[in-house]
Amino acid sequence: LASLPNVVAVRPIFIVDKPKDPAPLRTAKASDDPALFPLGQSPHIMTGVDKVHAQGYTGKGIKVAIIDTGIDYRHPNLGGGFGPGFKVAGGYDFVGDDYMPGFTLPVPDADPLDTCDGHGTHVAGIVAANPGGPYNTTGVAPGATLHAYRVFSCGGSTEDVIIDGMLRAHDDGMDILHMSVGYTNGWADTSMALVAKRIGDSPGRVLTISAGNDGLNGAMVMSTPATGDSPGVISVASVDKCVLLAAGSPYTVFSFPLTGFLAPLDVPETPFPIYALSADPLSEDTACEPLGDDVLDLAGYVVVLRVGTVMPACSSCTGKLRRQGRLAGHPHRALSAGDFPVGGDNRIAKLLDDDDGVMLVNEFNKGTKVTVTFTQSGGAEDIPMTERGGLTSLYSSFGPTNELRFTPHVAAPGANITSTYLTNGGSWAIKSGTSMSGPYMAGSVALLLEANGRMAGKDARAIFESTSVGVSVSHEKNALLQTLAQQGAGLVNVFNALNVQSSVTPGDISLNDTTHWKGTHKFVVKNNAKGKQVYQLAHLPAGTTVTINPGAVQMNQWPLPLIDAPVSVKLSQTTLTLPPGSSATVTATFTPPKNVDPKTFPIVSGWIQIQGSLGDSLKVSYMGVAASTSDLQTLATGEFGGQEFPALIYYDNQGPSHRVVIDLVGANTDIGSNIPYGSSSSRAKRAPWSWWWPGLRKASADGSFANVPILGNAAEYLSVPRLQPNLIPYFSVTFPMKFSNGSDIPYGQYKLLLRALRPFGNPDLEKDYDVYVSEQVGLVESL
Ligand SMILES: *[C@@H]1O[C@H](CO)[C@@H](O)[C@H](O)[C@H]1NC(C)=O
Ligand SMILES: *[C@@H]1O[C@H](CO)[C@@H](O)[C@H](O)[C@H]1NC(C)=O
Ligand SMILES: *[C@@H]1O[C@H](CO)[C@@H](O)[C@H](O)[C@H]1NC(C)=O
Ligand SMILES: CC(=O)N[C@H]1CO[C@H](CO)[C@@H](O)[C@@H]1O
Repeated sequence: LASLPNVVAVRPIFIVDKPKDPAPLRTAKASDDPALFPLGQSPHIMTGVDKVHAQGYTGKGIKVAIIDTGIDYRHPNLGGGFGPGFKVAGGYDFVGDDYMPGFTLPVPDADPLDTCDGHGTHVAGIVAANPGGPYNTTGVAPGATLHAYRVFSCGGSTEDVIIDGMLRAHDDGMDILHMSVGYTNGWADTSMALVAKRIGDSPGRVLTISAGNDGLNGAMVMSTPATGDSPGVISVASVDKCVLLAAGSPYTVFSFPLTGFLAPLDVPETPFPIYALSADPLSEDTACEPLGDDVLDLAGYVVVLRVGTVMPACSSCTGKLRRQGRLAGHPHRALSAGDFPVGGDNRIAKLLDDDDGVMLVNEFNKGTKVTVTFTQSGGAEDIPMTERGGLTSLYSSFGPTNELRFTPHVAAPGANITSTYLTNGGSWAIKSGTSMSGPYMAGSVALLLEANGRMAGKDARAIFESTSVGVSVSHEKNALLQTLAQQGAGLVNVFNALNVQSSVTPGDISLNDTTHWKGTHKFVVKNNAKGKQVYQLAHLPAGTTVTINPGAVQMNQWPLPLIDAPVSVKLSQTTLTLPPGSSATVTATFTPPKNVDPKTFPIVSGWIQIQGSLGDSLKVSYMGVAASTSDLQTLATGEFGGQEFPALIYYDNQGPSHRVVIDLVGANTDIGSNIPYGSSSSRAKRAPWSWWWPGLRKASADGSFANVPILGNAAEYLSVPRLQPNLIPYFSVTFPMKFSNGSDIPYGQYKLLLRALRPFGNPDLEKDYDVYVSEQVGLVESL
């Protein structure tokens, strides 16, 4: 097909899983569940949206497409109805409830109600929920109009169905297309990414797309279509919230700080007497053994217990305790109310500070009648998220794209977000993921389009990138700034974006790799203020990531170490004086760092800061790689289950490859692999002509495949990502097998030749492939 003259490309249609969250969803059980209670507004404080709301902007008149699982528009905070005049004013259901991708056909209809998942309903609330309701959460753009494009049935979706949704949203004239949807694939030429690009390139259209939740898998694991290569595409990373708000202090008798989970204990609000399992406040094994018959019935008591500080001990203890149905064990000191169910969401134990536990046991030993009350409601209390609050969420996917383009673009709050949920599923839920930060940006763009006019759409990404706030890798003093490969330009600040009196374009710069280094970039600074502004320009580097550990072949999973090894930047001007309405062009020249090992595939990134005398603070963000990308090993090898197989064992950690081919060659073909395999082997040095056919000893003169004696093709995969999407058996061939054209393979003796094109390689040249040749494989008639 691909060789026909009018065929541009042949692409597989991938099944797309329903969006998965990196943390479990929690629904509200009661209207005073402090885990859900006025949580709502802390993201708006982090992003300046509270101040934008105070200025009167709500996204009124802006149309946002939610391409997702549908929307439960019956929810009162989402307008309570569907159709013109309602908040959810239109849309379409492309799938129906029962569509099972790969098994049944979609059954479209006109009603995009979210019937079984809740993901789209949660996303919609983050964009545009009305204020009010039991938790008073307000969407970012409560005045915006939503259209629901339901592309996920209760069973999933496929890429072509999602593309139908995107095209219809485009045709329906949506200003913003939001997609908390995708699958792991860092290439910009997946079908969805190409459609995203074309929509993003059409005037006035903005797509906000979640970056993905593969942060624990290391660099270059963007989700597609967030890889779409258009200035109209904004890919969105996630930042943890700074503060959770919980209702009520946990106890009335003692004021203990919460050290664990936030849900209130599901017990009556009556005072409980306490009972200590051991008179020794430091005894660690009191909770391990079943209680003897001499112990009084503990229902109605709060049991103070301490279990070992090591997890295995804890879990064996809790197992026994759970069977006994009375107590909860925790790897620390715990308060536990007797006879209430343990585990799951119905937690009935609270962790205590050591000192408090010792004090309670001592009081019990003395015979003091101490009671503990678990307050179920009351005044709100701020719980600062001291460890990760305000930092990138661990799950947030790293860029850049496999083409080394700057991505993700910006970050928004995405962890522990309270929003609307299925009306028959509790109506409110807390969810985490870039699925939650993505719609935050959709709402933010709606506020921008309302304030600055729809034409601002074409610069929306640059406006948000240049006004966002960079975050550090940790809260430690002198911590390096987080790589832009995870945070993009930084945490979005919508107030800055709407109120800044200057602009800079472009908002981001891609430096590529050392082989294709693009070191010289121009950007334009414009003063839109009524008065003259003097700007100071300076370079602010972020930490450089070590993507592959020294000596290793495979890319690092989380954590990606950060080192202080910045690029150096020369600016043509470091001071600019601009009268009102005028602009100036600045040239920045970037040089890769010298003190890094290219084998560690370091990702460099940072900002050019532009500080205006009227208070404007702008920046241009950059990203690049201080190594040659074509040196990345595309085929991962190693042992499996302690065995070295005469085969290439799949590790979920191979490099990205634009083309992977499995061919059959004759068993006598004397050819070799050019990659190491097995646990002991180290990376082969790649000569310019690095794999060859000893029998021939000579490449075809033009470097093509003319001399390669291939018997037939078994499989070919295009745009293979760094990680394996779970449904596709990459690089595998099962026997009995057929050629890829469907013909049977004749009985005989063969070898399998697996080739993977290295990044930026030429698909027509042998030298640009990583090669693995199997042992001999016989295909014989069974008797
Ligand atoms: C609910 O939220 C809105 C918007 O954030 C705020 O104006 C209002 O005061 C809140 N209402 C209550 C009862 O807290
Ligand atoms: C980096 O260079 C390669 C090779 O020329 C090219 O294919 C790729 O598009 C470039 N990436 C960017 C972001 O310019
Ligand atoms: C399929 O491919 C094999 C190997 O290239 C070839 O021998 C065979 O003729 C092909 N079959 C068809 C129907 O084209
Ligand atoms: C209290 C709470 O819900 N915390 C969650 C916040 O989100 C992170 C994921 O980023 C979860 O791991 C926490 O459990």
